Amino acid sequence: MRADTSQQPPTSRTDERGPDQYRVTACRICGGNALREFLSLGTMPIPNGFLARAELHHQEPRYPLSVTVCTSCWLVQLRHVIPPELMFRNYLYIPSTSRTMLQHFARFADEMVRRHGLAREDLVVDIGSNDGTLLRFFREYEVRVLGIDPAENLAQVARLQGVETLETYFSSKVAAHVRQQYGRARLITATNVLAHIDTLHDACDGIRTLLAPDGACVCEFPYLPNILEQNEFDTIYHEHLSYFSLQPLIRLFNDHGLTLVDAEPLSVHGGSLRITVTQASARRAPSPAVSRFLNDEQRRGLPTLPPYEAFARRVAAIQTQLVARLQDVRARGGRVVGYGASAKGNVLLNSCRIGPDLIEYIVDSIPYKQGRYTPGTHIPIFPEKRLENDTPECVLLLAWNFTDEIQAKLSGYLDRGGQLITHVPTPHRVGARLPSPAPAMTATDR
Ligand code: JHZ
Ligand code: ZN
Repeated sequence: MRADTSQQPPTSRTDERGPDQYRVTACRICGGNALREFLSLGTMPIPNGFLARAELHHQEPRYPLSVTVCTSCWLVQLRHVIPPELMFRNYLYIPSTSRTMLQHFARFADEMVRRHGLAREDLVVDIGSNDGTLLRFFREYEVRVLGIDPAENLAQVARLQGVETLETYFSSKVAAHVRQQYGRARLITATNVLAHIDTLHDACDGIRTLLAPDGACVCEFPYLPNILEQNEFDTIYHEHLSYFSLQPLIRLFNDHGLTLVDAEPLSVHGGSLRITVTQASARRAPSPAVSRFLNDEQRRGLPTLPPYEAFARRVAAIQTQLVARLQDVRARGGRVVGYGASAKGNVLLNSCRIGPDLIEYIVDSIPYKQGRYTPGTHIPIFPEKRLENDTPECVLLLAWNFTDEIQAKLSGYLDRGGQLITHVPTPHRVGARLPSPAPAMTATDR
């Protein structure tokens, strides 16, 4: 199915034109206008807008990046929503480049098939299916699979791997088309995509249309309490429009004849949550874990302003500490390089104004990014192997969501006396002891 821009979901609000265009004036879930801004990260280029050398002198559009909390339903959301086609038409996030994510998706598919008793010919639809990585694991169980993703480049890769993919954004209209053409889905998956959707109400109507009466919709996303507790401010960027806790999500699903029936913690992407949603008509009671997570959100004060104000103060301190640490290394004649040319890394670099004067180069495993430069800061990107024969004093971990995987690759560098540092939850040397943070929700807390 060719990209049908008429499928693109309507923006959910009126844009205020002018220097502050794309400014959000109404909450995405409750429609209220009581949006309280608690953190600004300055203006930012497109998070995955890696540049070829010939583009370095081009004017790079930058957009305000600040985050608000709705004091009615307590959804945390960006103050500005930039047009999705600027970010997703030629998308550069590919989960299949990471062993961590491949293992995660293999386990996910196996658990879903067993937990939901998926049988041959049952339909599994993946919203934001990217390069088809997750659906390839489902296909091994001989269920029918269908991907939905707007990125032309990734949809082509998925099709070449035998994963049928509709090249479009998910919407209630697309859901009706899929139901008519393929039937209703026993399982709908959405991993790291719910936060990218502006029109959540339309998406929920689509889920209710497409989901079979006994079906399940399973979503994974970085969980707000972890973002706050671990100071993961660099996961705030223009792709991620919302930062979810359960309270506003439950309200959203209930508004659309859906019920959030389960929630479980995941370690990926800095601490995520996996939720299960069913048709309300299935009358499935929420598991005890749902009320445990809700009680924990209340205990953390999430429906009040202080936790967000305290987070903003910690972010400012971390930015200052990190830059000072890098400047100190450089002042002593040491060299610093980065590892993982990630979207979150670009937020860190741009918001801290860290450029080639502090970080000489970045290594990354994705061939498309190698030979390019980071957006806004113009730091060159090289293949990982460059660090096999180079020993800068410090490597700054920009893809900290893959610390273990990357630390293992750096064993030679570390043996040569190199230092791997990260800024999450505060600037420190990886492997050095940290003061223990407040206990997060763990699997046993379910
Ligand atoms: P990456 C991702 O964002 C994707 P990002 C997405 N934006 C999302 O929602 C959040 O997580 C939750 C490289 N790398 O893309 C590959 C190595 O070089 O996972 C990537 O370029 N060597 C949908 O962009 C980058 O790091 C390695 O061994 O913040 C990873 O960044 C590994 C494992 C990765 O995060
Ligand atoms: Zn709201």
